[in-house]
Amino acid sequence: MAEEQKEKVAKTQKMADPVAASIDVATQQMIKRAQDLAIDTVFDRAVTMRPCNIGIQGTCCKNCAMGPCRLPLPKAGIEGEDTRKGLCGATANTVAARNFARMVAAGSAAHSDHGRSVAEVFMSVARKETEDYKIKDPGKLLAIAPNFDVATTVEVDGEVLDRDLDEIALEVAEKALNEWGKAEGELYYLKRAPEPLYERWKKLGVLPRNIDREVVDIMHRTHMGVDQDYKNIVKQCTRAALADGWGGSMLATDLQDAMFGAPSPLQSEANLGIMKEDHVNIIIHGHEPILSEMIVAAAQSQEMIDYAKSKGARGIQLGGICCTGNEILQRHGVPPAGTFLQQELAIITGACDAMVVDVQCVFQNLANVAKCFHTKLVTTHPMAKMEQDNVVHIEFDEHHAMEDARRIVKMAIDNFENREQELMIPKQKAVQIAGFGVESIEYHLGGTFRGSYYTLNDNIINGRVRGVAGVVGCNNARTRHNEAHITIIKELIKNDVLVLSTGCNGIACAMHGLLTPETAAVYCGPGLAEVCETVGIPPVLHLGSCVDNSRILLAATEVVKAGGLGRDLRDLPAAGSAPEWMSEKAISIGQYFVASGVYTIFGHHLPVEGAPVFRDYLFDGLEKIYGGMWDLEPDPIKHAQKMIAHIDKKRRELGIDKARERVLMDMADRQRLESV
Ligand code: BF8
Repeated sequence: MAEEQKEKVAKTQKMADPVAASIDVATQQMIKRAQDLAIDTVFDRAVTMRPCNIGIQGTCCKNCAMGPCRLPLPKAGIEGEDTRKGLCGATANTVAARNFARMVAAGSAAHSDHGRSVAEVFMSVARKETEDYKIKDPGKLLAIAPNFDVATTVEVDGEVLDRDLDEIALEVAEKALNEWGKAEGELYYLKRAPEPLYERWKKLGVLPRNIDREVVDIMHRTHMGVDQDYKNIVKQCTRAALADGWGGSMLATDLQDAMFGAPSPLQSEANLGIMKEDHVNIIIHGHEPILSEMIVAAAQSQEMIDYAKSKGARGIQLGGICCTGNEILQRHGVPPAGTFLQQELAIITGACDAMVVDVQCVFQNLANVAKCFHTKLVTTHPMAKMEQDNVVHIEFDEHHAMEDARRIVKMAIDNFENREQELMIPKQKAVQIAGFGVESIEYHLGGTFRGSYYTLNDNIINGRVRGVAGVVGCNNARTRHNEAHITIIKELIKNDVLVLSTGCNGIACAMHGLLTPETAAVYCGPGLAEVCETVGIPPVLHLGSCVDNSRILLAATEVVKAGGLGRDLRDLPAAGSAPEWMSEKAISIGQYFVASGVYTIFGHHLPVEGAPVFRDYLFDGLEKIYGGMWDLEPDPIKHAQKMIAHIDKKRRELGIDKARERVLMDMADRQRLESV
């Protein structure tokens, strides 16, 4: 980059302080390098672009052309009647609820449309229209079939025989795809929830009818002049969010597992240091694993490895960013190169020969960064193209998936010799054990003979494990990268709370070394450490991508089934958290966790503060209805403490608080004895 341009950028633009922007040294180094090269990254843009003061409160309405109507909270607060209203008379509560609902709709749509793509490929497999995909995990297919009322056995002459797998696959595919648009009834998977929860949804009239309809319903009712009751708008948020968590996301997870194999624990690494100077580096970024499964297979083929060697490389290094990265980590051990906020930085190493993106969480600025290097940026999804002319679009089609994947891998290899900038790959990377799921938790923490979550429950009841937390979600450039994720999780495990993680939180934990069994001895309280050391698991279990939050719902359901901890998810000593959320998907996830009975706390801010009545309804009102509630706490230690306080409240309600006191006394006694 010319000195002149550098100076110009430095003069016109404030830049991020790398150390204040991230707790990760590799990220700090790359931010600095980008600044030295006069390439702006999200970290710098977060300094120059401040959020809108009214939008951040959730009270800007731009749903019609009489607006935007802006209803900020008066500085002095509101005394007496709240008289704020838009041109049509919409109150701050209506405006904030509509905006919230549209976030739920977008989030639910994103997860569920991912699920639809998977279901369509699953249908192609079932119809034998593609050679490239197979049902790799027939056990998973047989496990999910009964949820669609698909028989797995058949009676012939009075004898019960196994039913043909192809027939089962076809019937599951038809019923699964129908979930997006069926004319009558409700989603099949809702009945997988504990019975009292299902019955509550039914009584409250929030059972989703079909996935697409609930999203369309939100867009209709939030159109100008339709639903003007924030409580009724939130009710529809629940229906659309449940259609995500117990519908589109859960279908995505299950059908991916059936086609690509349910994950089981494996060892890998994480952070930018996984990239290799002497290898062709291909970074895969986005969310849908349909194409990336093929890229992994293509990159591992001897033919492609030999081709890479013929071009002077020693091999091919794949790395992931975001949830596509999590998908190929979980099933193949491909190491993530970083979280959402590190996507530009992977290119800034100068060693990224191709970055392949599909949908969601992909910065448009990647194209500008790629322009400064030799990196080929490849878009692959018909729904997600980029306008910049240096971007290559190779549209993926499941009918010739392997051909597409080979073309992309070959393009990356051919690009290896075009590296022009000096490389700078940070050294930082950490070992991780990932690949957990409902089945592997049962294997590690289940009863040997009972085939259930008996041992986990036993340890929760006896207090060694104080409770379970789902800590998930994004990074947000408005907060210090990874700081809240890691501080909250360390505080939780220090207090004996077992953590289930997904999304960028999982990648953050891996980068900071929290996903190894050895972590237990360093960071955990004595009870959790003992359990982790006995069964050989990390205190933070990485369950995969953001659609895999459905695994957390099902794991919690298994805990209820195993007994001794109540009859419903709302009874469990459990809590959910998204410390650094940024995506609309996070709002949909939050709402389905709340509606499933889970105390759910977000970090930094929620766009509801400008409408205090609506806010209180989310934070308090919903608890009376669903048992779960929203909460907000930007300070990471207080955030974790609020989760622990909720877990302790549930322990008291279950009558198991005394057991934990005894465990702690036992430990103290033991320590006293040891020091004598
Ligand atoms: O779905 S955690 S930044 S990558 S939205 Fe995006 Fe958030 Fe990361 Fe995955 Ni989830």
